[in-house]
Amino acid sequence: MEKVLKALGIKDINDGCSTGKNFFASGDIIESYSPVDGKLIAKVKVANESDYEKVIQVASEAFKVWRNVPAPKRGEIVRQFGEKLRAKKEDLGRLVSYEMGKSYQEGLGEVQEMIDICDFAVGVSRQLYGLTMHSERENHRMYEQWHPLGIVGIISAFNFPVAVWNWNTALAWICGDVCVWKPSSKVPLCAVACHHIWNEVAAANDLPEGISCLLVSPGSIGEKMCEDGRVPLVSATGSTRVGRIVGAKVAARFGRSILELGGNNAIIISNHADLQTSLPGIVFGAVGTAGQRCTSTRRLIIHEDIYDDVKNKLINAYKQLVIGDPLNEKNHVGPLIDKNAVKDYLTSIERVIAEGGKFIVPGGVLEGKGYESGCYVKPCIAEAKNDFEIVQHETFAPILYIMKYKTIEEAIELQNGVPQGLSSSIYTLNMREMERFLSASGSDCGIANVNIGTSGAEIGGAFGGEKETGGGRESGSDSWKAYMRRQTNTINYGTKLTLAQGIKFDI
Ligand code: UN1
Repeated sequence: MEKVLKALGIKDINDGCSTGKNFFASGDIIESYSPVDGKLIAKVKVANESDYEKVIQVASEAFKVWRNVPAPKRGEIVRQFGEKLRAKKEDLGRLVSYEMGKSYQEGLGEVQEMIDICDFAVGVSRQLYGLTMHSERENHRMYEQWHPLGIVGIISAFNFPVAVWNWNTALAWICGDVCVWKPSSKVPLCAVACHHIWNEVAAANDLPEGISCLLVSPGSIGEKMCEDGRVPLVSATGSTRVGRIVGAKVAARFGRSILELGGNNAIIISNHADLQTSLPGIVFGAVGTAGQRCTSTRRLIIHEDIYDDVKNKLINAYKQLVIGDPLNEKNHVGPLIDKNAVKDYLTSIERVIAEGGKFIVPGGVLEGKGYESGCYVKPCIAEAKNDFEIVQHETFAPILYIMKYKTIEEAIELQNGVPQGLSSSIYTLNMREMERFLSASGSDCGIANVNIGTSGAEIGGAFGGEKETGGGRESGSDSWKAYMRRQTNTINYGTKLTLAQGIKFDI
């Protein structure tokens, strides 16, 4: 790992790591342990309150310069950042895997998402289109244009330690905003690595300090950002609990937020499904990233005619799963992020049983060789009811609930019958059923898929969900609009003043 860290610009692993431009860290030292083997990876210096003040000042100054750089030129900087990511994909993917615990393939996939969003943002940098409209007044022209907002505060979660930051930054940068990032303090090294990459691009282009800033902090810095009127937009990814606080604090000062919070994603498996091709997608959705994606599949709603068949197929598929070191590509499932996550997993299992659920694939914590970190758990499946309190709740672990349905209406009702609304899917070859699921009376989620699972969304679409998922949209489509302010302009090029709405006012 030391070689990987060096290749990513991380030196001084015992002495703070995060020094240099765009790092604001003069506080205490925290330690980053890998859930893979429980070993200390490095020590990282964190930000304190005075660092926060400094970062806002530096970022504000940088904004004054960056907002005037033509958008396509800002796009060129993002293109260069994407090129650097291509060159460092293996190293960064490996660090993501080791520090967070997801499989190496998924670590690479995460860096690929960064590369893709950079490519996307480069194109968008030439397409920040506003509309023109016809004025109701003679010799008047009306149009709208989009201007940068200022400082974008980014609060990100441990499960996507690099990609989600870059979904926000790639767009924010081309929009002319500057970014201040508070990553999860469970994965600080991934954030440090990203900033070393940014710094290379910034230095090669003589960019001022402050366009991309890092504040690693386990403390209350995120809260400060939410309360700070100098940060017009806060984009937060995390639990619904955290999002509720962020949303309220930002709204109280009329700031804007993009919230990407918890999911409770279901797949409907119809009796018209092609089970042969569906199974791997279903299992990946439930156990990939050890169930720690906001898009992870948590519930399977299965037609009663095929319920037993699917159940047996799932039991067999789960028997094939190999759990272990995520850097070993033979393993399917890695560890949970830390021992607290293991505790939550165990508590959830107890609650399922207490509410009357029945495990058909039992869970448990793995012990012994290769599992010394104490973070490896068995993916498990329980027959449960949708209205169990625990089923209504998002547990960030590989626990899958299965339940039966009779009619497609009932299946959709179950799928929608949770407080969260991120991702959903139906497996069917029946066109009527599919369209029903996708119609206005179908899935109420931000993402609704057919014959693919709930996780693994592409960056090209807008990403986010409804209800307690928070309503924000990040990544593709026209999500860039959230990072800008809209201005409507009316120009009178005539020789008379005409008031709108036909109002006469002669003096
Ligand atoms: C998340 O878990 O916060 O759709 C993001 C997916 C990934 C992103 C997940 N592209 O599963």
